[in-house]
Amino acid sequence: MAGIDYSERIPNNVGLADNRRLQRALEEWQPKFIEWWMEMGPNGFQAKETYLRTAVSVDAQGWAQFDYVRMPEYRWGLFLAEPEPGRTIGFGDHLGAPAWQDVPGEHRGVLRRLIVTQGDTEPASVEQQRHLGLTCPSLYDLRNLFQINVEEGRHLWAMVYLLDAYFGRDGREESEALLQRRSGDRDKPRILGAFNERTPDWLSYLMFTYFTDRDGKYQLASLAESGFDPLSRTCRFMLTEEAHHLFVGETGIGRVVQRTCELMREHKTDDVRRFGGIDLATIQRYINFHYSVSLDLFGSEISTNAANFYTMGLKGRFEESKKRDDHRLKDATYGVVELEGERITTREAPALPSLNERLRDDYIADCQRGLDRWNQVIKKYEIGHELKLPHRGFHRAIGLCAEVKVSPDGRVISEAEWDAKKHEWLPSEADEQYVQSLMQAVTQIGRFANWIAPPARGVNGRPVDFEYVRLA
Ligand code: BYC
Repeated sequence: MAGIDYSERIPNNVGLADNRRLQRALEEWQPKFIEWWMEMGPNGFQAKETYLRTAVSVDAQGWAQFDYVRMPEYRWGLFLAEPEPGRTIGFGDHLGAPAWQDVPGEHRGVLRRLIVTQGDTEPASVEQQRHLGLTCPSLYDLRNLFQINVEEGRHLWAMVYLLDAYFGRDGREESEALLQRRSGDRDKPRILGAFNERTPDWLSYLMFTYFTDRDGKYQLASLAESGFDPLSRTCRFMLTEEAHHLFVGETGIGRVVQRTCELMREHKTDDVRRFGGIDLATIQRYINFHYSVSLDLFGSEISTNAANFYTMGLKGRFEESKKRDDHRLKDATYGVVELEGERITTREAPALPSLNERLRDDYIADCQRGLDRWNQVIKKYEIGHELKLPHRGFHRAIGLCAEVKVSPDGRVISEAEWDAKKHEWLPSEADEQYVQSLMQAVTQIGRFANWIAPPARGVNGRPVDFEYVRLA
């Protein structure tokens, strides 16, 4: 890779041309990233031209430039949102002090760990999704998958930038390790649970982009409040891209629901499997799985880590700067889940260690909005069925409810009842096999697989029957 002008090659607004040390670090890392991308990125299609959005600057014209590009030639850039002059730390013990432009020495280890945890999810999701291109339901969906994949790649670059620019040698080692862990690998797994789960089919992928990417939104928004200004600015820009990933999930599941309803109406039956659709009961089980796995990503209800991140000024609340309280929370309380024998109740707990639960609450309210929209679709077809979020204690592996079995309606139940009912509540092997049987690639321009409706419109003003990926 010698001879490449990285400050030119990597679109950036971080002054890369003037920072030789950082350039050298990225020059060493970049070929390893490409190696990882070729090995673990989208399987097939790497030589195909895809109609992709690339960010070449952070202003309105620059952040969404569309053109055909081959994925390995995608220009992964480094962008921070514009600085806010005079920005101060908005919460915790350092409230009101100028935001840090450098890593505060006393918080170095904790900050590095937060950045690494965030960074680790980005390549993990690309790894989880690498086989999906081979079974795409349309060129439109294939293009959206690749858009998400290259942007998760860019989000990895964003975290590697912070590690390389601000954490010296440790940071460079962490950057390498981000390319070495592998989703689902027994010996070197990704850090967080949901990122080691399989994403075997497109229904799982759409659920992932709705539920798991939404955790990304809430975590990034909390990190965007950080007193460490480069992290805050990086996350603020990442959030603009994240919105598209959430859009893919919400509209994608909406389109599956719509197609199911069409088939139900057309054939006057709930059993749309006979007609190649995905029945609402199966969709509900996939919701139950992906929602519960994503709830785990917020950590335990009571967490000293969360309290520390906040008091140190490193990770705030969702929309911290819009809240009207003391931003220290030393005397405040918050309602958290409690197990009372067979019942799940809430109790008031000190607010600082309850911050994971508070963020989870914000997330839950946001998740519900999508369900409401999908239910509107069902209603439009005059079908008496409602999709629901299961209880927050259902199928949890982290936190208080990990100790018990909880039904989707929030009852603490026996192991025996759980074993008897779990296939009504979570995707069974038979469900997975059925969904897998539908995964046949549809690659003719403007055509869609039978189990998903076409989108209402195309990308960037292009028609739905546009050649989003040039396969010829
Ligand atoms: N799996 O005090 P606790 C995204 C560990 S997604 C495995 O309860 P804490 C994206 C925890 O590390 C957003 N381990 O939790 C989406 C701790 O370990 P230690 C990703 C877990 O620390 C789609 C111990 O258990 N960003 O961007 O308050 C596609 C006790 O933890 C899990 C972030 O997560 C788990 N689920 O909070 C692409 C932001 N949960 O200390 C991208 C950065 C907890 O005992 N991360 N543990 O060794 C954080 O803010 C926090 O690390 C967490 C956990 C919220 C994840």
